[in-house]
Amino acid sequence: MAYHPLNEQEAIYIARSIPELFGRNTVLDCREIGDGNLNLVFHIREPASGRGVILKQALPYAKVVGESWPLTLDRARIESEALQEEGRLAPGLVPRIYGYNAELALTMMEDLSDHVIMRRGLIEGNRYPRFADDISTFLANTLFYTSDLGKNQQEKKLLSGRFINPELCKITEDLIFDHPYTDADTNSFNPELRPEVESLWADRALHLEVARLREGFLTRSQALLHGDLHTGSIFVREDSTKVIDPEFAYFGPMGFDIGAVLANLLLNFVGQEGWIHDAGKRAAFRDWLLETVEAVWNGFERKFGELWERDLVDRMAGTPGYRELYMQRLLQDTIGYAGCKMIRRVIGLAHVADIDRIADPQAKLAAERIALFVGRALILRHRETTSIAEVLDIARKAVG
Ligand code: SR1
Ligand code: MG
Repeated sequence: MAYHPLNEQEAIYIARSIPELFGRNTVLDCREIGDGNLNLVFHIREPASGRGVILKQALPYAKVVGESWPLTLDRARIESEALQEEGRLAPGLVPRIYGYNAELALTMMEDLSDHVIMRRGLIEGNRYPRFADDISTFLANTLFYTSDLGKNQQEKKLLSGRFINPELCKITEDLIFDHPYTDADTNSFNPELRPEVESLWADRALHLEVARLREGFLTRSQALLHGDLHTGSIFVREDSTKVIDPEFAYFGPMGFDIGAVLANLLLNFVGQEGWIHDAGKRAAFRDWLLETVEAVWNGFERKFGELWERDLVDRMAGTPGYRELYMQRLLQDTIGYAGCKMIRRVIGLAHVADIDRIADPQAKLAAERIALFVGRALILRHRETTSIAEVLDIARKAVG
């Protein structure tokens, strides 16, 4: 079948070809459920058994903008190969892949409809007790074993050749590390925020730090990144975590992925301004979010350290004192990238429901202001930070 965007009947036809998933002549139903910025997502179900499958198809343009923004279909290959790599390194933490059809830019994967998208769960005020442990395992394993610390350096270079992803990287370079800091056409923000936004556009000290972080994103091939690890790319249940959507995968700075997770917890933290109205309950949920931020970093640091002790392949990286320097820099990168990811979700093209869907305009404006304040503080302070506790302190004081 030559490439074309599928309809629901065609998606059912393809789903039937997956071996041993559905009965021979059973009825299947299908809904297109894609609510992200880029792709079609079909959910095909067999009502009789409750079994299902997800078919994700890349469109040749960015859905969020339209056909005027062409986008490579190769991202579907990158996503399916990244999922397979991540599945090997972090078993159980990504969906199972049933197959990939290169012509149709289509990945067939496990139905996760017994999970919820974490962003939605957090907006509803739900807690996920397994999350910090699972995501810190995912981060430690995928980042360590695809870096020069845990992988033979020549094999790593060969692997990185499969994840050359210039078009998707360009989206990040523009939408995260450039456009929010100038009066770009792609920006979109609450008109009432204009004074704060104009002051960010003029903030040279901030731009200098963003330029350094941007340089890291452009030049540091540290490890295979997921590349877009926000809470809309994570499915959760109380007892399960599954990372999806690594179409932005490429070899980049590790702190970009860890920072994405922390930033999105913090975006929900500030967004709670408009979701939980009871002050005591809001404070308690915010405490849990900050405990989670801390647990994600601490869990990552401990597990990454254990892998370093056990499976280090680089002799020079074993030099006494090097690991401490490496982890310190990684924490600082993480915090800087987290700040960039907060600011882009308020000023840039793509926002987050945690803030955008707040019904009360005053609460929404307050949340936007706090997000900009926290994001800016993280960026400005990231190179001096020595402990994750400093992030919690900034966040607590901002909602004060
Ligand atoms: C044009 S794509 C906009 C955003 O959606 C994706 O999830 C990435 O975060 C990207 O920056
Ligand atoms: Mg995505």
